[in-house]
Amino acid sequence: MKYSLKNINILFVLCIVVSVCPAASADDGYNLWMSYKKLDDAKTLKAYQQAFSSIVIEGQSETLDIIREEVKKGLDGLLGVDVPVRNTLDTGGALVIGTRRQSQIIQKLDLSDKLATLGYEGFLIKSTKINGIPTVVISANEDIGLLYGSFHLLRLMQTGQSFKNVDICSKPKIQYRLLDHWDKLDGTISDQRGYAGKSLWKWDELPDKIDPRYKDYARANASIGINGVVPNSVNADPTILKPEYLKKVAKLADVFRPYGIRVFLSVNFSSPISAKFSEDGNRKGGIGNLNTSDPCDPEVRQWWKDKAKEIYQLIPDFGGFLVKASSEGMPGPQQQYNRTHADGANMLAEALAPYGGIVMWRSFVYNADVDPDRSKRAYKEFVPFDGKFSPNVFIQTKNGPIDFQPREPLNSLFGAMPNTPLMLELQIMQEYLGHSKHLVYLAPMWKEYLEFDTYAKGRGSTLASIIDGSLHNYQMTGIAGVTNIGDDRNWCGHLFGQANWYAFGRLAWDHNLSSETIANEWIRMTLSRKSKVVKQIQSMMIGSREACVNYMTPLGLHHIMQEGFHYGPQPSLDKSGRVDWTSVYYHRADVNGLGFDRSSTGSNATSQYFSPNAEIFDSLKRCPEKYLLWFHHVSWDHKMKSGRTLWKELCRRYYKGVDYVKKMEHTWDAIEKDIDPEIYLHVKEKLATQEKDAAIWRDTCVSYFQKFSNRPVPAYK
Ligand code: BDP
Repeated sequence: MKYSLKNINILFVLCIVVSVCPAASADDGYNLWMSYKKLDDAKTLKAYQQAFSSIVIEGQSETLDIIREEVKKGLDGLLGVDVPVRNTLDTGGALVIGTRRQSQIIQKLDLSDKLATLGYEGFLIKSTKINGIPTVVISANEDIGLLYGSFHLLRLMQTGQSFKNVDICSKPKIQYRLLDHWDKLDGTISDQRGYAGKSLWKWDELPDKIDPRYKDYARANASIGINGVVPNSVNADPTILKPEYLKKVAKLADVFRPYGIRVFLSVNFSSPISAKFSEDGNRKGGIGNLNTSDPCDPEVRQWWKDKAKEIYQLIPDFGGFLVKASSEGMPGPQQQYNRTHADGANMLAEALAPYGGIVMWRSFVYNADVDPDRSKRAYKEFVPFDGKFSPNVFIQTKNGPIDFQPREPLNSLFGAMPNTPLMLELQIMQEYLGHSKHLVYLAPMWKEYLEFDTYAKGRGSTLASIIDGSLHNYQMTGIAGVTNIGDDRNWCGHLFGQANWYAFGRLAWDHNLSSETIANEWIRMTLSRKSKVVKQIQSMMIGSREACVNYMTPLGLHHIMQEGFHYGPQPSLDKSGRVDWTSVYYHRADVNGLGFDRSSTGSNATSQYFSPNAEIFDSLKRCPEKYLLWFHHVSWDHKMKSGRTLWKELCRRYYKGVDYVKKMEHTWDAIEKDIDPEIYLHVKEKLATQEKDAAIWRDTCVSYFQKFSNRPVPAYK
């Protein structure tokens, strides 16, 4: 954490306060939502102490050992007493954890009907009496379900829920719940996206030395139900598939396994090519001995089969491959070999299928030469291949048709591939939403997408129903989050970035949870359990994404960020004068108006949506204002729903966005005494930066667009 000079004085005073006042604690954020601080509500504390006077766990496994350790740590911390761990029931209230396979106590309970519905990862938590002893039982079909149940119980305790008549059954709605790291093998993050420091993975130390942090990372992920990790960037270095690297990956897999987490790898499509054949950037540095990676070449197919075999010998539960192909300069089957996405993905799928591995083939493709409207490209390239992919292939698709913007409409691919499982790719790292400098709680944005009705099969065809498999009966379901985790002490750079990691896991498990519920849980587990304080922080978080949209890209504007870094505003052309994929390409400001005409009078991207979305988005009158400038080029004097002109409304949004950040600062100041001093200062500094930079966004964009609108900037009240 870095502090500016002006805060050194405050820090100095703080240090004195901390050293003379033992009650004040300092929290560096490392413990995330699992600090298990003692409960302060006397009534709840007493009830819990009675209900949980011992922990009873029968059986042996690495996962059960983790559960013993975690539950003991949690209960000791929350209850402020030493809670014994046993394998038999004593007198007094007990927490009993076990599967029917390993626990005799559980075998005697009538749980089979419920367990039959829970699958591999689900769990139940139930209060009951065993031999007259009041107990709370956690049961599941597998140990991993017990671990998820244990974390859920600790969450219920941290948020002060009653266990009197608890009766919960829970299982994930989505099968593959992955974190994708964009980490390079040199420890930096792809394209300088390391907003929380460097990579967690110390490849040069592995496989001999295992950083204890790997375990803490796995534990945090398990606590929110993440069950897969892609440790390396989609801009994949073929080196990851070299034998010496696979040994390192295998060590990570060993650490993650008892936490229910499988390892997957990003692979480079040119991997089979020999380094000596590299004649251009794309083919550079292959690790094989071939002169092609054509997916229809028998030698190439055999190369991947041999590689898969080698991987599974080291990592028997290896998850599969993530592939960025024919995209942003990455090699693929198309340009090089005139083959299709299906040829490429199916070749890899064939190599992995004997071992149960999967392919996550990304649909992030665009090409200025063939498509002047980038947003239409994925649909055009992938829809014709619906149903042509092997059963173990996902098409991994970003939520929006462009790229992780503060707001986009849903990617039109969703709903349009009923015979191919689509995996949703979200971004947790805030690449375009203020990096780790801005407090932007992303759950409301993700909910907006999950609840987006595609009308693919009539009303109610939401994104959630597509990715959980219920709409099209997908045989595999998956969701991936591009992670915001680095080696910063507090993991995410911004303490509130942790809330986004947490929210991603919770929504991946159950997309029906509300943003409010998730925020409420996270605040109580991380910052404060005082209702009033919780409410205040929650109110900051809930509106923070809309505020970010307002001060960056209101009313459907998009991608007017600084080139490459994607942080500050850059609405003008850069020095090169290039237009493609720059801000002016996206906002199209001119004397007549603002926005990208993607309606039927323009690029006709609106036609890629199902009716009635297609007609609604196409109509200037009916198009939701949040997408207005995404789909239409709109006159500066266009009357908005508010009665204001577009120009006035645009300015108003920019001012409103900055105002919200000021309000967050006031709220934060008002709760200072209720927040850990170190965390308080850390967030205070971040908010000050956010306010300053949001104002830069506002002033830069308003003055730039004013040159075209030629109208005065209205006063904002
Ligand atoms: C863009 C990022 C770039 C990624 C690319 C991707 O700017 O660093 O490599 O997406 O998803 O958002 O492949």
